[in-house]
Amino acid sequence: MINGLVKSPRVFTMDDLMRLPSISRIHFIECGANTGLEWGNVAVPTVQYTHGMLSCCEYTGVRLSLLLDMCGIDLKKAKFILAEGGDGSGMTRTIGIDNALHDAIVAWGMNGEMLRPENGYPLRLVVPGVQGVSWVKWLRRIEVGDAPYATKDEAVHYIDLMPNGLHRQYTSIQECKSVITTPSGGQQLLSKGFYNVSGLAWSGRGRIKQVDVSFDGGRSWKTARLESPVLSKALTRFNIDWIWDGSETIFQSRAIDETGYVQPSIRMLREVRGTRSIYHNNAIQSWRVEVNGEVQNVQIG
Ligand SMILES: Nc1nc2c(c(=O)[nH]1)N[C@H]1C(S)=C(S)[C@@H](COP(=O)(O)O)O[C@H]1N2
Ligand SMILES: [Mo]
Repeated sequence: MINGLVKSPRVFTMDDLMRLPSISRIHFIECGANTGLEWGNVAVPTVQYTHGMLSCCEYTGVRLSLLLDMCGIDLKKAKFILAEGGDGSGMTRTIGIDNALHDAIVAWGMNGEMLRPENGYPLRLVVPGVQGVSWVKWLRRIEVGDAPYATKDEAVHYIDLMPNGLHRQYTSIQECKSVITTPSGGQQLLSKGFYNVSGLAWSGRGRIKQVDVSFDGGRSWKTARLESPVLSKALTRFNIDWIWDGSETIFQSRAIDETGYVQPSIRMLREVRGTRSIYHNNAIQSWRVEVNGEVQNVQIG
């Protein structure tokens, strides 16, 4: 169902939607709470806990802009949409009209099959680059409006407590971020010598341009190899050669996206955001290799 600031509100059946021209796109989805436990201090041991609320899949469906056009959206007045899920809580999110018209997809397929129940069967909204909560699953209604809806879900969840005590709402975009996945916290290097250091980088604003890796806690940086394809708003794999000499080492990755934005250190992020946030932590991750080869999650100034 699409209603609100449209000339002809309309109910689309799944048959209607699947007869329309479809597109397939590969995009990452990251929960705004990913890395959220680490704002104050190191909290969890492995990359699954620090960065695991993340995936990258191929989604198939209809452009939201096509559906809005078919309903005769009032482009002069429309500034936001509200997407509503069919789950028990009827989860809702306000999404800016630019995202809605640019690359949002009303998706029914994922990785070449129908969406799975847990991922929103039969329909979910895909909003590339935007935090996961806006990718409303079990999508049942879209309303077009001229102001943010300030629903229960967006008034208390995925808001950022700033140092001045005020909450920032509607943060939306997942900023450029990266993490080394191998080796990473909880893993064990067995001997000195060659390692292929590998990780993932992504940006809600477009393509990854460059990933630098430091093996000395951020004093010096080397540029990693980006594996193709490098797609917009998708996970990009990077690799770099490393020879471990057996000494204690802190290694980090720092991603830069096509807008020129550079992933910040946790210190820089805290200067702007304070330490009382939960969501939207895209800080550089540090892993320390001990002389015995154990890899640990650490934070450095
Ligand atoms: N209807 C509905 N959609 C939802 C949610 C929900 O609780 N209800 N959770 C959101 C959140 S917070 C995230 S991070 C993503 C997770 O998507 P996934 O389960 O496909 O990984 O779905 C989003 N869509
Ligand atoms: Mo989430």
